[in-house]
This record gives sequence, C-alpha cells and structure tokens, in this order.
Amino acid sequence: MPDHPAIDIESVLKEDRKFPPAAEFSRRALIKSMAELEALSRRAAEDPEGFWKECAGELFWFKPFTKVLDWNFPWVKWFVGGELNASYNCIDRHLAGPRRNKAALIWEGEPGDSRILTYQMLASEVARCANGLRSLGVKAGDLVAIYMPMVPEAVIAMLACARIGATHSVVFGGFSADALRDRINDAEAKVCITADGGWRRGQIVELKRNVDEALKEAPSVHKCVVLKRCGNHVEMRAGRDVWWDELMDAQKAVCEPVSVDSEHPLYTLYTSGTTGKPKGVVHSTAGYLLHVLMTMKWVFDIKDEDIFWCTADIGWVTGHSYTVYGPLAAGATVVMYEGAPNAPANDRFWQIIEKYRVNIFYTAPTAIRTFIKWGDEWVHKHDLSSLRLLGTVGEPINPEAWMWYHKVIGREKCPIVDTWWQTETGAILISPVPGATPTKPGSATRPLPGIAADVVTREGTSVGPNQGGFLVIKRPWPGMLRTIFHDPDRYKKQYFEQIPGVYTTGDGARCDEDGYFWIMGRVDDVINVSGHRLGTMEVESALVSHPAVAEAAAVGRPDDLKGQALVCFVTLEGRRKGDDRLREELRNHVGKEIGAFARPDTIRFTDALPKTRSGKIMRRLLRQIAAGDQALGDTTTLEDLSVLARLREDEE
Ligand code: 7RM
Repeated sequence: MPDHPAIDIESVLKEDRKFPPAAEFSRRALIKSMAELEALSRRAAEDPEGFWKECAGELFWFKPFTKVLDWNFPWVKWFVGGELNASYNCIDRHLAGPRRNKAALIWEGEPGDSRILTYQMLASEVARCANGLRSLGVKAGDLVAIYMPMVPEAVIAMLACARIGATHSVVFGGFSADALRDRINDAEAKVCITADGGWRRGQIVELKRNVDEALKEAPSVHKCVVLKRCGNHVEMRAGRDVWWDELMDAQKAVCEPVSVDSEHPLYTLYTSGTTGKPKGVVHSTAGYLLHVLMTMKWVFDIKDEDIFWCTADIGWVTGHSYTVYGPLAAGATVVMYEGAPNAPANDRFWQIIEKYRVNIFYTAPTAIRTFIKWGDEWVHKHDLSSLRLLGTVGEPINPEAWMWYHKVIGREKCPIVDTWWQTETGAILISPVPGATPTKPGSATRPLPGIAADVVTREGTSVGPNQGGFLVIKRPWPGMLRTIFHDPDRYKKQYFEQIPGVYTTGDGARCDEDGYFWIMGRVDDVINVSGHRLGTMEVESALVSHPAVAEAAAVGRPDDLKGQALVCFVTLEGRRKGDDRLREELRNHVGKEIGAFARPDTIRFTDALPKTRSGKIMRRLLRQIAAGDQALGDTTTLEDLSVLARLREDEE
C-alpha cells in the first residue's frame, strides 16, 4: 500500500454557480424539497437500523430477516436471517400487475436491429436460461463467468444465475484473452457464457476466439455456452461447448427461484487495484439489491412511465447496478445499446434518445468531453425534448463539461445528478436528489440518506469546511462490498486499516460551507509541488476551462528542487495543433485560475489520453511516462494500447 503522507490536499479552485431544481420538476418528484430530503436524512442518521429496516419493506422476502445489521468491524451482515431471490425481485414481482406487459428491456444493436422484451418475456427467457445452466450442472454457490457483448442475453444470463443461486462474474467484453483467463481462474468459474462475437464500430469483436485462448489455461471451466450474435465462424469444442439456442430451446419457460440468504454472494466483479492484480469485489444479495433500488428512487426519481438509459457496459459496476439490478428491481424500462457512440456516426446516442423518447440519461464525464469535442451540430440534429433528468458517474466532472451537458443536452431544463460511488460501494452514496438539491457544477453535493460520509485527516479527524482530506464512510451501508474474493486480508487492509475505524474510499475531497462534497481525485494521484498538495481534478479543470483544451491529465514528475514538477498532458479541441505559444498561454491560464505555484512545468500535447475501458484516465501510466520509466507494469485494463506508444514517441 502506498503510504499517504498526512494529507492536506489544498483546495485551489472556486466555483460559485448554483442551480436550484425547476419548480415543475420538484412538484412531480418523489422527493419534492430540501426540507423533505433533510427530514429523511435526519431520520436515517438518528436511527440508521430503523431507517434501513423500513426501506427493506420495498423488497420481496421469502423469509423475513430477524436482525437489521450485524457489524463486526470490518465484517458486515445486513438483514440477518432473511431469504429472498434477486431475479424474483427484478422480474416475478412485476408479473402480478400491469407491469407484466411493460417493456423491461429496449435493446438497440449497433447495426440498427432492435428487440424489446416485456417483463413476461424476460421472465420466460431467464427461466429457460436458469434451467439450461442447471442442466449443465450449475448449482447454488457455483461461479459462472459471463463474457458477452451488450445484448439482452447478457442480462438474461446474469438473472438466470441469480435465479438458481449461482454467483456471476461478468468480464467486460473488451478484455483480452489473458485478462479473461486471470479472472476466470481467480473465480474458479465452472461455466463460461459467451457469444461468437459482438459488434463494435462495424467490426466483429471475436469473443469466442478469446474464450478459446483463455480456456487453454483455465481448468475450472467444463462447459461453455455460446450465443450466436454475429454469425462469424467459431470453433466448437465437442463435449465442452454448447450453442445458446440449442441449450435454451430444450428448456421449460418456468423455473422456481432458489431462496437464498440475505448475504448470499450475488456477484463478484473484478476491479484493478493500484498493484495491478485485479481484485474480485464481492456483493451480497439483499443489501446490494435494496441499495440499488432505493437509489433508483432517490437519485433517478424513477417513475413507471420513464424510459431510463444508462450507457455503461454491463462489464462494469454501473451496468450491473443501473442497467440490470436497479432499474429492473424498480420495474422500470431500460434502454440497452450494443455498440460505440460513433457508429455509424457521432450522433448515435442522440438518435437513440430521439427514437425511444428516453427520459433519464446517465453517462460518464469522459463521454461528455468527447461529445463536446465532436461538436454541438451532432446533438442539434435530434429532438431531445423527452429528456427530463441527466446523470454522470465515473470521474469528477469539470464545470466546463457540466455546463455543456446542462445547456446543450439538458436545454437548461434537466437537473444533473453527479453521482459519486465505487465498484466497492455497490450503489450511489453521494449525489443530488434532483427534485430537492440545488446543484453546483463539479460537486456531487451531499451524501444520500443513511450514508455517513466525511472528510478526514490521516488520523481520522474531521477537517474543517473547504479543507482537503480523505473521503471516508463512517458507518456501514447495505450495498457495501462484503469482501475481496479469496483475499479477506486485502479487504481489511485496503479499506479498513488505512484510517482507524472507517471505510477509506481512496479519494480526496473537500466539503464546502453548504456541506457539499467536491471530489478532488484519487489520493494516490495527489501532486506535491513545493509543499502544495494538489488534487488532479482542480488542475485539470483549470486547463479544460481554456477554450482550446478538450481534455487534460495532470501528474507529478520527481523534481530535485520542488519535490514534484507538474506535468500536464493535454488534448485539444477540434483539429487544433499545439505549439509553444499555446503552451505558454496554458501555463499562464492555470497560473491565473489557481496561482503561480500551480503553473505546469511541462505541457505535453497528445491526440489521446490513456484510459481504462470504463473511461478513467490512467494517471499511473502518465506518471511513469512523465518520469521516463521504460517498464510500465500492468496495462491490461488500458482501452487502447496504441495511445501509449504514441505518447512515448513524442517524448521530449
Ligand atoms: C461507479 C464507478 C470509482 C472511482 C471513485 C472516484 C471516481 C466515480 C465520481 C468519481 C468524482 C464522481 N466505480 N468517481 N464517480 N469522482 N465524481 N461522480 O465509477 O470503481 O470504477 O470507480 O471513480 O475516484 O473512487 S469505479
């Protein structure tokens, strides 16, 4: 573990704009005012267990729990003694009323094909798949790897696992054979579900070929189910590989759900740690499901008539929580899109919103910055008037991008929920509640009811308003991770031993005079320039506020004089080229926005930044490049390897 010096991240940027929710939005919202929200938060703070117990009435239980919380630091159990089934909660409970015939899934393939599954259709498909998995020997407690494109069958497979009490491990379809192999082996998955391929920018991503490669060194897998999506040629290994269609066609369309314990592991999901070795975050059934369901209501204000679209791939946690479990537990209609945002052209997302009249749209700041770069004309080609609420997740959103989202996509009418959470937290912890919270561009605003977030020093003492520090959570919450698969020690060390008595998020933050949280970036990325400890977010925000800059990443390079020198990697708007004059202009701009001490020492122009597959900038790699390191360590989570090669080519 990196040792964090007694942290004091200095906060250097000021943002004063404030946007109250429109009266019309508040009037129709589930939570209609700040007074109502504050009452809920107060109730939760005074009696957390009573509060969550009341919330738990929103789930359907096969057997009621006898105790709300069992907190044996750092091990937690929620809703002790209760039994339920996640697929029952996401499907069957909606079949008794009019939701039976409601669209659960509106799916759009990249080539333009589309499918709609009602809740009843989803029920039948999930039952067939559950029976199919059973026929392959999958039992409660077994692990199933899912390596699929963004197609309805991926959701069906997840829910089918849940139905029979199997724990799924979804591996993002963009991962390589090696990355897939490591994840399968760590999970010791018995069965792997995949497809011949998936569409991405008109090309076929050959998933089955990667699976074949991975399974050469993954002895735990004895069966592989293959969905025909693209029709590309695949090798089928006799005795191991079965076609999805052939397996499912032979099954009955009903399947009794298995009643599992509240704490039964619903899924594991791998996230890359700082050391590179992926860790399998384990989520429970009851606590997780309750937390995603409650945030669908509080944060997304979900209504029966809404069409909800979260653009995240199901290979990462946002897809699990806000394409699958959250919306379906709420009985909502979700949009799911298979391909790239620029296939066939840069307006694909806007075309989809117009086509299905999407009401709630949830995406990542990295995507928003890309849309800005592509130009407003792509947006203006489409009627986005159906949108009533916008959301972001994944990174701090710089105020520039927030304002663009607000004006160009939201037509200044839609509240923006900037939602802070992590794979480990399971669901959203800090976010505006759209009918209540006035928003400030760049702030995730306040913790949700029942969430005890704080900003503290390394010793665990709360810091004052507007002082930077460690973002921590002081009490357990239902959706929190339960352990790291096969590595309980790492769970303890990484999250509960950095700062005494609390959950450490690894993010730096400050809390302003209104109790609003401003996430300043990962603590490991803090840059120490002549004793000033700078969060990456603020330097990057300052750069992006310059009209020539599309995206920026700030890192430190060892420097004898200053401790660290500030190195900024910058991509420019449109076709603009960088030169020394612009370099000087950008240095001055940051100096003016933040202060002379924060003037970047080096500005490097690049056509792209290295990012993870979920769009987060990989500052660790940039740090190494800035320092001139030759070996870059683990790069398996990198989205586009060629970015690195290009970055190193134009090293100064
Ligand atoms: C959901 C997800 C978690 C990390 C987290 C932060 C960053 C996420 C925001 C954010 C500022 C946000 N899971 N992060 N959301 N930073 N504002 N609204 O992203 O496990 O992949 O990443 O992402 O650093 O710790 S994750």
